[in-house]
Amino acid sequence: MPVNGLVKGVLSGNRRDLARLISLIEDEDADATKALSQLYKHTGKAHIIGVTGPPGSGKSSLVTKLTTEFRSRDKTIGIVCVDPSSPFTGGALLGDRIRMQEHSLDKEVYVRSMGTRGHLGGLARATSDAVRAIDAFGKDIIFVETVGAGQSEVEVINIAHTVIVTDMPGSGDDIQAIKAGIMEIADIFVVNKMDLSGAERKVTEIEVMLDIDPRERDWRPPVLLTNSRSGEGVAELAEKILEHLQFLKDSGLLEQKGLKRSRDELQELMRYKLTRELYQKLEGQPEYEAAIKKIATRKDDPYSVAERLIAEFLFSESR
Ligand SMILES: Nc1nc2c(ncn2[C@@H]2O[C@H](COP(=O)(O)OP(=O)(O)O)[C@@H](O)[C@H]2O)c(=O)[nH]1
Ligand SMILES: [Mg+2]
Repeated sequence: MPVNGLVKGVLSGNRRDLARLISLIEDEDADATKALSQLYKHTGKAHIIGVTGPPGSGKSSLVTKLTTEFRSRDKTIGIVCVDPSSPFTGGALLGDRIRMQEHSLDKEVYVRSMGTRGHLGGLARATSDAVRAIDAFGKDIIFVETVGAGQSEVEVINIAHTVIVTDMPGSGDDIQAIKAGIMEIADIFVVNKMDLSGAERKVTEIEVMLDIDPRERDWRPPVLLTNSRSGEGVAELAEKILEHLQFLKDSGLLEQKGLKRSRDELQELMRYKLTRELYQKLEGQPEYEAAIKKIATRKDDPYSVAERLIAEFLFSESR
């Protein structure tokens, strides 16, 4: 069976099989689900690090430098990029491309960018499945780069153990974006481009926001300065990342996050499967069409019809 071969390939470190599996995931191919189901017991080992922030703030450069740093500590790396404008997808300045090429010769670094095919919910699903595939493949650390703080990015970032939010000097209004939602998801703030003026002020702004945040927390997100061109500050950032993982382990939060994620994922998969089966059963049925007509002509109301149909579906003998 081709799926078994694919699974074996991924587990034995075959990069082409991993690439093939991620393409199947992107295509929402049924074989991808079969493979992931077999791979699942081999996952849960990687430290997943989300990197998010405004375009141009230096996420890709930072991930590249962090990769160099962690490679020097003998960690193997996966990188999943959900930013279509990213250097990884070819929109690079020459310097970024050359840096990534260095890593592309390194077999211990696996880089994959996710296409924007399909709807946004599909992208989040595909991204977390791709991360899972790379986890089974055996990478120690997996970076997930996403741009901005929209709903789909937040969904994607939910799979991360550690979330880094990047910013840079002179981006005045994204402080609003930070206030709006990113604040809650950040475990570490990075003010990148510390070589530019205004970097220190940016740090102060973020620290002030953390000061006035009334929520109780055992981990106060540190605010670090980096230069992703020279690499300044990157070793310190790597230390903080490891410190955060240790904090998650010691506090029991890692276990809690794992449970929450399993609960969310199971719910989501059941909802998806139930909805699809329900529609397959109803779509095109004369009674279903008649019920819709009755709702439109006010002979029946959607609330009661929905309840009736779901009850019939759940308790029907034919299922
Ligand atoms: N001056 C300066 N430029 C940087 C730094 N980090 C990245 N850049 C540049 O900022 C631009 C955007 O970087 P990129 O990593 O693509 O940002 P992304 O869109 O957030 O992934 C590129 O031209 C980088 O070379 C930095 O620390 N200082
Ligand atoms: Mg990028």
